[in-house]
Amino acid sequence: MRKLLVVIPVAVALIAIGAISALARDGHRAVHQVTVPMEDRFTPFALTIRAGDSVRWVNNDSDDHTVVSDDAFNTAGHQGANQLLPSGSAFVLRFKHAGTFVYYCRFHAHLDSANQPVAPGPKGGIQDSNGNFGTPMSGEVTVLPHGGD
Ligand SMILES: [Cu+2]
Repeated sequence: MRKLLVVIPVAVALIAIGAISALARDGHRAVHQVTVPMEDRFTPFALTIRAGDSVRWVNNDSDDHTVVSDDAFNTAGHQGANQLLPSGSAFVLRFKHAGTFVYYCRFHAHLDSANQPVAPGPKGGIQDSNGNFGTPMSGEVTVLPHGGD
């Protein structure tokens, strides 16, 4: 009897794990991660996912950041997204259809007249090894159509 009490919960857990992995495989519901390291940037800069997948932004920096939709180039949904990402926090967006989600951090980039994210200058942005502030804090998610592979 004692052995059976141990076996049953293990069997139930194994069935649950099987069901979850089947959903992940067939439903294209993967969760991808974009991290802010201890720098003003998103890594990876560019991410390719499938419709139905989610992206989880995690701020591992000691500063607060934001994820703001560049609506001029955003065809993947979540137009108008403007999410504060405090230090140590995370948030998730799920992408339901194919397109491109271009985004930037409004604390460490802004849009020029052509809606391109540009670095804000010496007071912020990403400084390269030559001391130049040429790189805005921005990123891109490419959402491919559901299935097809
Ligand atoms: Cu930022």
